[in-house]
Amino acid sequence: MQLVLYRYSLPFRQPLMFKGNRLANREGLLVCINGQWGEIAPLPGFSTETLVDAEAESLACLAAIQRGEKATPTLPSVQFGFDCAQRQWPANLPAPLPPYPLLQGVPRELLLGLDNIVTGWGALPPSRLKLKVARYAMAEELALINQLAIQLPKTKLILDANGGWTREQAQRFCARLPLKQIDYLEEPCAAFADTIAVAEATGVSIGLDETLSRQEEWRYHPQLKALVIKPTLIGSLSACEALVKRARECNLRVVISSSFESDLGLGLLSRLASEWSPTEPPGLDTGHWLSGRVTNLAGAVMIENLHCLSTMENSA
Ligand code: OSB
Ligand code: MG
Repeated sequence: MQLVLYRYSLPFRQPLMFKGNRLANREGLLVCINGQWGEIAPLPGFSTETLVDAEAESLACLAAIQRGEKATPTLPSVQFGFDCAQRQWPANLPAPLPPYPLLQGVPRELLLGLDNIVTGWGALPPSRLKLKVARYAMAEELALINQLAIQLPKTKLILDANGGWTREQAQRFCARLPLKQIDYLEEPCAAFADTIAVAEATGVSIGLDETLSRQEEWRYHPQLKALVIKPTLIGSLSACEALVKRARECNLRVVISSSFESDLGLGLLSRLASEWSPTEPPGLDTGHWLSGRVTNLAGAVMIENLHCLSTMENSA
């Protein structure tokens, strides 16, 4: 049986900023173990490992499998890729829900194009819509959010600050939000204690994301509403499943979310979402930022577009 590692590079439609890293291309690895695929794509600015680290550990893991040993990756992206490629996937998963849309860009420009965006949805506006905050002037972000709330009265807004505010900034912002239409705010502050203080001071509901992928401690709070799980950053599927279990115990929603993986990785995440959180629209609306694909419309990997890094034969 075959063990193969490939590298892909897919251009972004326009360069994207990830915590100060400007990326023109998304680069990652695809691993194929006996015909089953996984994706290994550390995200600069969010992953602690680099693609070079991930490639080295992936090659070592493939060599271990070739020797008849178990692969024991330690880097989150490599754990995710090898777990997917070796998983026994359930046969009858429910059909995946469409992801909620992610609006990215300069608030003033989004505001100018808002009529077109809203008209584009026609009679079927999304039940949820996500917007990044804590990036531009507060007044401009709030103006956009308030217009969205007016024009899409049935849509709940998910806001994501990526830990970008102090407690005071977050409280000033939340005091001026149309709270009835805010589903939850992801990670207003860098520290969990500050995030909870903001929730208590303003009444806003909270989603945890980086707190989970950085494996920081958190405790239940009645204003926690959702766990945003990014398997590429968290790593092993059993660690993800432990979070899903803790969410259920705390009555929190589970939102499976992407780290800008390729279409192959997004497909795997979509299957995990329909298994772990079948009624929750996932955070997987990142594929349209990439101008290329690694799979064709039949779902087959187009290896002619990939760079092969290693092929090994497994004696088993
Ligand atoms: O901040 O949640 C984030 C993607 C890559 C890195 C960080 C984030 C994201 C997303 C993915 O927002 C989409 C989503 O969660 O809806
Ligand atoms: Mg987030």
